[in-house]
Amino acid sequence: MKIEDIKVYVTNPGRNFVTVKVITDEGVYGLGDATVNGREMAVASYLEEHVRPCLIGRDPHQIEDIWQYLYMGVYWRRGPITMAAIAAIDMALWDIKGKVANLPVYQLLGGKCRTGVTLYAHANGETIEDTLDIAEKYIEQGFKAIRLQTAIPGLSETYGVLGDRKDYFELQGNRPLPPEQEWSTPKYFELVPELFAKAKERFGNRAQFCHDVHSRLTPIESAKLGKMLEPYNLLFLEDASIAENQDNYKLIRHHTTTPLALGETYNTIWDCKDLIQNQLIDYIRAAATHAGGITGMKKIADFAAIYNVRTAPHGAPDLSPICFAAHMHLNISTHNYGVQEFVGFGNEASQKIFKHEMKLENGMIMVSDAPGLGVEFDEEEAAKHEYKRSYLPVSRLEDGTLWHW
Ligand code: KDG
Ligand code: MG
Repeated sequence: MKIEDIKVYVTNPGRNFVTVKVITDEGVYGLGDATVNGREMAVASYLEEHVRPCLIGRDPHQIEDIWQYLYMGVYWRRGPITMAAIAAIDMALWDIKGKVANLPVYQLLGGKCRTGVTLYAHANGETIEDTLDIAEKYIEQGFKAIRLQTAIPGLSETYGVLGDRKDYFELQGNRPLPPEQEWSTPKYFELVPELFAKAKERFGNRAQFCHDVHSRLTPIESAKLGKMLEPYNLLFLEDASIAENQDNYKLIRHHTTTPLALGETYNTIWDCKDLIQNQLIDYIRAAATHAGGITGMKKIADFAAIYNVRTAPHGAPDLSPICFAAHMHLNISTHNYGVQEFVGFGNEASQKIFKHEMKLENGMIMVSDAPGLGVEFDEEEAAKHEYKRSYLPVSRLEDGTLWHW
């Protein structure tokens, strides 16, 4: 079997997605997700100009060799664009292998370790009461874990919550220039402990809660927040501080027993190696699309397993259903899987483009037994939704200083 062609599609059914199709000379094809939020055309061009010509004629079954050829074989290793391109090809090759074997990918990864994949949902509200009302609906639907984010009084918008409450902001697909948001750590500190105190009071142990700081705090502030939240037994505190310098987490860890999750922007095992082997985090949040596909994620998960770190893959709306399906095959077959972020299956337009049989039951995903990854991509539907340049916001302190978003 040989790779005959590789096609790259950029479509915007409400937000941009980069999809890769690897076509073989035997008619079998595989799909992969290469979406890098706000930098979609960079990865599309990397794939078309620099990856496609090197792979035509190769055996699609040689997944590890092709992964190393695109990673080790390239002088400019790592980075989000390179690793998303590798990821998309890798997912597509696993999809092909599954289709040829007539088995779902999870069977090729070792088979099921559990019956379903436990999820955490998002409750994003304008006030604490709104947030908890949304959380209650998820609990009634059977979710056991929920992320709580609340707008901060006195700031126009903040991470996770739109000012006008219409939708989760990351679903917006058309922001031709980066919008700006405000940040104030003192205002945030006034609110977040109260949010979790009220959640505990209202729900007791009916669910576990987590929270995304989105890297807005310095390490010592994160340590303080972790300490303040200890009485509420969080599932985890996510991205408490940036970790370009992994040592930041030594400081946080030494001050708090609140479990820590990190890694959605990580691209390889090297980004999280020190955090994992020093047991400075509890959950590694790398995503298949941004960390080298199924092959990259397996390397990270197996390394994490020996240090009691569990996986909690990123599941924001900028990861396409192809990535989500790849996560499901990994999650169901990885012993040290923890929990998967879930924001729904996308809007109607997106569901017409990406078709699959994954089922949501009681806060869990029941993984499809369709061969390969189990997702179909409708090219005609995709062509109806053209790429639109769109950016994530940037964040500034109240005095105008640029801050982490
Ligand atoms: O592209 C950035 C988003 O994926 C990110 O802001 C979402 O932090 C996020 C999360 O945890 O879902
Ligand atoms: Mg996050």
